[in-house]
Amino acid sequence: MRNAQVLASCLLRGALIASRGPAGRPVVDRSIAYAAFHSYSGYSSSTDISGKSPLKSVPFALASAVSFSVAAASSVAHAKEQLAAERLPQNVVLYQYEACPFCNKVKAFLDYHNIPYKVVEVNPLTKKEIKWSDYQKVPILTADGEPLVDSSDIIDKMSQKLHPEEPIMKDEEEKKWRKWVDDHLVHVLSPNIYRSTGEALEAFDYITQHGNFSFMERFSVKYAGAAAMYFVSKKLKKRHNITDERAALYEAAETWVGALNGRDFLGGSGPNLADLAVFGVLRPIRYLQSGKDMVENTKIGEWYGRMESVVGNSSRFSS
Ligand SMILES: N[C@@H](CCC(=O)N[C@@H](CS)C(=O)NCC(=O)O)C(=O)O
Repeated sequence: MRNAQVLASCLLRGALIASRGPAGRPVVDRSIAYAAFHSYSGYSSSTDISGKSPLKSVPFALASAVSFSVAAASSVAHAKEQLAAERLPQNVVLYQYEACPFCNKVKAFLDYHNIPYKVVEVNPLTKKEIKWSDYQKVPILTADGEPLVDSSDIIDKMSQKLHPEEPIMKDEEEKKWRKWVDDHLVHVLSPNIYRSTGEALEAFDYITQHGNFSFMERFSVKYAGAAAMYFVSKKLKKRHNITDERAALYEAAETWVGALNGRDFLGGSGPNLADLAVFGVLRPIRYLQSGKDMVENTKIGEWYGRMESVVGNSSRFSS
C-alpha cells in the first residue's frame, strides 16, 4: 500500500480532533467533514474515521470534478474521435462525486469519445444512490447493463468496447504516464487547492453547489470541509515532502510538457488515454486560483488549450 494511503485519513482525523470544542465535541461535524473530504479531495478509505482502526485512505488529491465551462484556447483544429453509432455503449450511467478526480478521468474519456452518459451524483453522506452495489466507491459506471468499477479499469474496458481490435495498453509510454497521474499528479493537487483558507473556500463553494447535498448540508460542508481540508493539506504537504506546493504543481506541469517532447499530444496528432487522464484531473482546477497560476507560470497552457478544444462539449445529458 502506498504510504500516502495510510496517511490521508489520519490527517483528516487529526484535523477533526484539532477542531474539537471545549467539551470534546467536534466543532466540525465528522460525517460532514468526512463527506466533504471524500467528495472533494478524492480520498478513499476502507474504514471509518472513528479512529478505531487505521484508515486506508488514498489521498488522491484534487479538488472537485468540476465541469467548469470550457473556453477553447487553441487555434489549431483537432477533431474528437468519431465512432460509428453502433459501437457506442448504450445506457451509460456514471455514479460520481462531482469533486472526484477519478470520476473526472472517466468523464474526460466519455466526453472525448462523444459517448452520451447520465450522471448520478452520489451523496457522500448516505451513498444511497449506490446502495445496490457492493463496491462503495466512485466512480461506478454502468454500460450496456454491466456495472464497471475503478476509473482505470472502466476506461480500459470502455476502450476495449470501442476498439475491440486493439490490444489493451499496447503503448508503454501511455501506460507509464497514466500511472504517473494516479501515483504523482493527484498528490500534488490537494496541497494546492487548499493552500490558503481563501482557496479552500473557493473550492468548497463549487463543490457544495454542484455536489449532492441538502440545503443544510451545503452550508455546513462548505465551511467545515474547507476548514478541515485546509489543515489536511498542510499535513499532506509534509507527507509528500512538498515544501512549496505551487513549485511542485509547476514542476509536475513542466514534467508533463517535457513528456510531450514537442508533440501536440502524448498520443501524437490526437490524445491518447494518458492525455485524457492528465486533462481529466486538471480540468476541475483549471479555473481555480491554482489552475490559473499553473497556466500562467508553466508551458502547459498550449497543450491544455488543445485538449479543451479536442474534448469539446460534454456528452453528459440530463435525464
Ligand atoms: N482506484 C479507484 C479509487 C476510487 C476512489 O478512491 N474514489 C473515492 C472518491 S474520489 C471514493 O469513492 N472514496 C470512498 C468514499 O468516499 O467513501 C479509482 O481509480 O476509481
